[in-house]
Amino acid sequence: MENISIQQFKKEYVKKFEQLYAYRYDEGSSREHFVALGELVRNYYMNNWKSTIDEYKEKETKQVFYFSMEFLPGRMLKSNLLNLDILPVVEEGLRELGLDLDEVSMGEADPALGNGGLGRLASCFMDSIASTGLAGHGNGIRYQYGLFKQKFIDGYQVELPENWLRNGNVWEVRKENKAVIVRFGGQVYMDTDEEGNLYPRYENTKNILAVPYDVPQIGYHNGIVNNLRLWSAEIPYGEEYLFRTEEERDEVKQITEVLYPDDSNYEGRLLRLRQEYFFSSAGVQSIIRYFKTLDEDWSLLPDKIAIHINDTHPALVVPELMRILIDEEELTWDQAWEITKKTISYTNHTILQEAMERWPIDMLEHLLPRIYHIIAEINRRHIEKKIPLYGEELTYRTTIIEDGQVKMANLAIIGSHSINGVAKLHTNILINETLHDFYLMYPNKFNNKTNGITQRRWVQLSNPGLTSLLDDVIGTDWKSNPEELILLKAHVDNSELLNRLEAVKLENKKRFAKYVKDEMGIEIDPNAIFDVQIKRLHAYKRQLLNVLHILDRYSQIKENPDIDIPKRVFIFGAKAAPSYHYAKQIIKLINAVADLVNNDTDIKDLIKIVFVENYGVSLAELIIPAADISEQISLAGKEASGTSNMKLMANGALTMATMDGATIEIYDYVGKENIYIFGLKNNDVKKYHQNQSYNSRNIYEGNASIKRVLNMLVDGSIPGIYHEGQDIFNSLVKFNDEYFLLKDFDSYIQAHKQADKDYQDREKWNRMALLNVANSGPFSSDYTILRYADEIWKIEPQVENLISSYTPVK
Ligand code: OAK
Repeated sequence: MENISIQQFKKEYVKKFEQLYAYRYDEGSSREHFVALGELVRNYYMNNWKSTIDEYKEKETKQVFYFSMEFLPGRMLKSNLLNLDILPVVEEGLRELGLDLDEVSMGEADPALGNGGLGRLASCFMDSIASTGLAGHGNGIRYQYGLFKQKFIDGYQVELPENWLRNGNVWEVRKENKAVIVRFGGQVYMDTDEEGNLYPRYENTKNILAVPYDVPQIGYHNGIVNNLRLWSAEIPYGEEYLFRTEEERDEVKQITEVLYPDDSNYEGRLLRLRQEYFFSSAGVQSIIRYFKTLDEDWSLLPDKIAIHINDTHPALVVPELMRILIDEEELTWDQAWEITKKTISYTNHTILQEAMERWPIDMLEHLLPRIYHIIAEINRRHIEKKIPLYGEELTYRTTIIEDGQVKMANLAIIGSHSINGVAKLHTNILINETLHDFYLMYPNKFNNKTNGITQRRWVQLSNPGLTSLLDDVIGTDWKSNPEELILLKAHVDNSELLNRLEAVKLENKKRFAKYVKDEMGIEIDPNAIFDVQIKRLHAYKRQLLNVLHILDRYSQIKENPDIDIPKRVFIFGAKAAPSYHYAKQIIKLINAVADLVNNDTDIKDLIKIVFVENYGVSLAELIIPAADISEQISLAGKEASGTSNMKLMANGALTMATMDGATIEIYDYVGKENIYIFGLKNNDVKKYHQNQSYNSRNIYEGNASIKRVLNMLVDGSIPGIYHEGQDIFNSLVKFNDEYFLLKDFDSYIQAHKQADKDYQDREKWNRMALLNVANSGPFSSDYTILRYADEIWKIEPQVENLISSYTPVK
């Protein structure tokens, strides 16, 4: 957009506000100011939105469609202002009007349309696609209710509905004229037409209207506005009479009513399958409708369109695209199959068995009879073709249908041309273990794309102090080319700068401490080490190991009150899936330990524990800039990548970690002196499994500190956790400690001791922090996305590339 002056902005703003509300702007609430500002900001991007989409069509630019069941964009106001290059003008204009942009921003709901890493990655990618000038759009679900709001009552997690749309959404545009019909249920018969061709005849289907709501995805200073299309389920116009009972009408509404709160965990629920097909089918139909306007030969579809599926949740795009090409566009099976494979690519985000989607045949066949036929035929042809090449044994290990179930990962791999993991270790595990059979068949389909994060949201917006420090020291080019952050390295011995870095961190810690005081009534010392673990609660992520460390530290202080260690604040943010009993027990444990420790005056504030309620994107923006230590302590081999590790590093936190996921790559960049590594490596874990030689009870019996800490779980030392303490104790001792916490305990404690020591040498610590910031550039999602574009999607930036000196990272 053209530049707007502060004066002009103020005038337009006041006018917009008073037109909307018919009273003076200075009487408005944050919510009203947010709406007024949002409405005004729309005017600033609408033209570019239209021209971006028009231009793609005019030039027949190849476009990627990123299909994801989840998006976690966070509040969009400041991000939109930043990318439109009007953040300073708006900030100053509002200030002159007596308003504060941060307060106005709080009037926006944070759309929690995702669970965790997978959803947040999708949103970083949307930002990076637009910001690197790529033609790409998101495709997902407009859930009426986002991820539940978490409350702690008596230390237990309670889930409340998250009605984020209560006050509407200024950014979305409902496009009724782009609605499509998605068909469920009924029966399908293959009939022959007059020319003798087979065609499917449907009876008794339930037809649902999918209405798109488009949300702009604004590129950083480049005039590009892409689209995030979120689908909502409705009864088709004029067909209300077909949905006579309350129950039938509810069934429609339910499809897009609520996000399933499971992270890396699969539940084979019918409604979930409905959701998956609903947005997959609607997305594919709208892509096909667009492609047909180009009037090109079908064989050119993969030259104009790439469809990417974010894990297997949208894997039904494979049979859906086949269905449309065969049944509606009358291509042959072979033609359709070539096009489908060339168009679709797939990312795997976990190797946890419990997260692998497998739908019962009966359910699929009943809900989507034609889609099931097509899957069965894909499977039949796969077997027929591969047996002569690979033999029966290997081939049967790769079938899509097995034991009465449809395996979605197998469908995604067979039906696509690319499958990638999300960090080097993760991809290697896929290739060598989890998906080895497929690797033998399709070695060229496999590739790695290490995750990334956008520094725009995670540094520029959430850490303005660090941003201006960086601007002063290395100039501003890092903002469009984050690899330039490495220039900081030259200043590693500049003690004045190191002091300034420390001062920035301290300010951020004070900001968070104020939140903790205001919201939780807990007083924390900003000079303490802020030790942060923020991620979903999962046994494999080992929040429990963190707790064991706290209990050990607590016992040591009790034993030796004069101990010379720096103060620590342990900060947790974590939601547990409502049905994940063990994870909820750990939440209760953390809260109980917090009560015990925070109120024990013997501890003299050497330990404080803060477990924030309702952790999500907005809280992450507050916590991450304030962190000194980043806890990345999953059992090696279990965390596919992690992305909070990258955000925390970029904000100068030091990583306390096992060699897992992308943390290994962080280690490679920062070097062993600037990270705390402990614990088993993936190969060690593998050996224990192979030899079945792990015995946690022996460790418990033989290690006095471990014994002391574990006994606290069951001897009444921690009030209020009687059942929980016993169950958790049993998981570690009786049931052989599935995630090897006891094995990693000693080295974890040692690493923390080293961190205590280093923190007391402020200069040393600050230098390490600075080197973490300096080495965080390669983890920009801009680079990740350029690799997807170049190597998988085969699309190129449409504008002069902002990342002028982009070089693939080693
Ligand atoms: C969620 C549902 C099903 C399968 C995987 C997930 C998921 O969120 N996985 C996470 O994806 C992130 C983005 O790739 C990774 O950083 C995390 O390690 C991974 O657990």
